[in-house]
Amino acid sequence: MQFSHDTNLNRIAPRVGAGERLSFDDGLALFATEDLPALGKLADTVRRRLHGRTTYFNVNRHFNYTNVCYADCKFCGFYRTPRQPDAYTHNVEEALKIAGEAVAEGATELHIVGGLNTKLPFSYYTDLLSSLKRTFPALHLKAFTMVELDHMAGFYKMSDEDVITRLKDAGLDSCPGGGAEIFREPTRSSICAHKTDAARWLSLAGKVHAAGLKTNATMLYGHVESVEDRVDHLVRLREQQDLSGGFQCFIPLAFYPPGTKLSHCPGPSGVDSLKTMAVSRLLLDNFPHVKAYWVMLGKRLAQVALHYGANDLDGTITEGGELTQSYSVESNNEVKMSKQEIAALIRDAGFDAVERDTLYHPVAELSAA
Ligand code: V47
Repeated sequence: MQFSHDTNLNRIAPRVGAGERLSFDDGLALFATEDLPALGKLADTVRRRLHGRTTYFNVNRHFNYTNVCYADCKFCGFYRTPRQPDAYTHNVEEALKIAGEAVAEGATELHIVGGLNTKLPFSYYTDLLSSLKRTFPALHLKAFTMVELDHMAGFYKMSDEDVITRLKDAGLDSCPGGGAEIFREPTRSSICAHKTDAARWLSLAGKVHAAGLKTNATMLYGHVESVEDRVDHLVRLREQQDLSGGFQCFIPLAFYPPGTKLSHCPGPSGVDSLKTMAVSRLLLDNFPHVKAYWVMLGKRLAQVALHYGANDLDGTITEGGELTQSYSVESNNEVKMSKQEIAALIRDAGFDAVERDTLYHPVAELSAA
């Protein structure tokens, strides 16, 4: 029996089996296939080669320190201008309160991101990190995207190295993968004209890696981008990873249109999300982990995505944070899962659930009970 009714997949399958690097054109051919199960099988081969039956999750919480932002990205339903009545900026006491609740609930990671707010001094960021680190030394602070670092360097007139060193000295442990969106022009400028450009995003990631910190990478898909844009994005991330090696995890982010300037877009279908997951796993041969972010995919599709290349479900989230709630396909009250629920989703999909810390060290393997 043939592997697939798609001749392109039959051509690519042995090369995946041999661990060969796939090209830009292979990426396009993978996206073009109508044989979704065969594409999933190919991605699953790679996923099982790297991770066997293990699927990771962590116990984490999101903290969005401000929603004030001047970037004006068309896909964002979270940001506010300073004069809007629901604009907010949290102070250090509020951060400590949220972190305290998270630690009490077993969180090992605080995911900290916010808008580009010109009212804050640089000391706001270092005070935030150092207060959190002093009070909760074991809590991993995964904070600030490359876009926030770029804003800090530009706005406070500091070198990139200075920004990174001062944040690291204050307690920064790693950086999340947001702000990558779609690298290729003119698409990038059409959805986020005022944001850090692709070359800068990638070079900052390289500098954070050079400082000894891990980062993640994302791609926002399912809005106005083309398939070529997606493949270009993945290939550029792969090239940067060849150079600096510090990306741990790739997270394809499914666009959620409500409340954004692109609310007329339908958002990605389930099939498109599974294809994107699989192609990401296949092209990003130098990324150790690929995450099915259940908040955007929904719990059920995230579970299926574990068979399409993903080996991580992200975290319990515990209490969404305002940004998370702005793009969640789950109803707002549902932007959290217990450890038991997330582990049950993983086991029900046929995998072994392993609680990890941010750097993928196992915290505990959950028993089947
Ligand atoms: O950069 C914004 C995306 C990102 C919408 O590193 C939207 O572990 C869908 O990067 N619909 C921020 N997506 C979130 C992010 C992230 C999330 C979870 C884990 C990690 C990690 C990183 O969210 C933004 C943007 O690409 N986003 N608005 C929206 N309407």
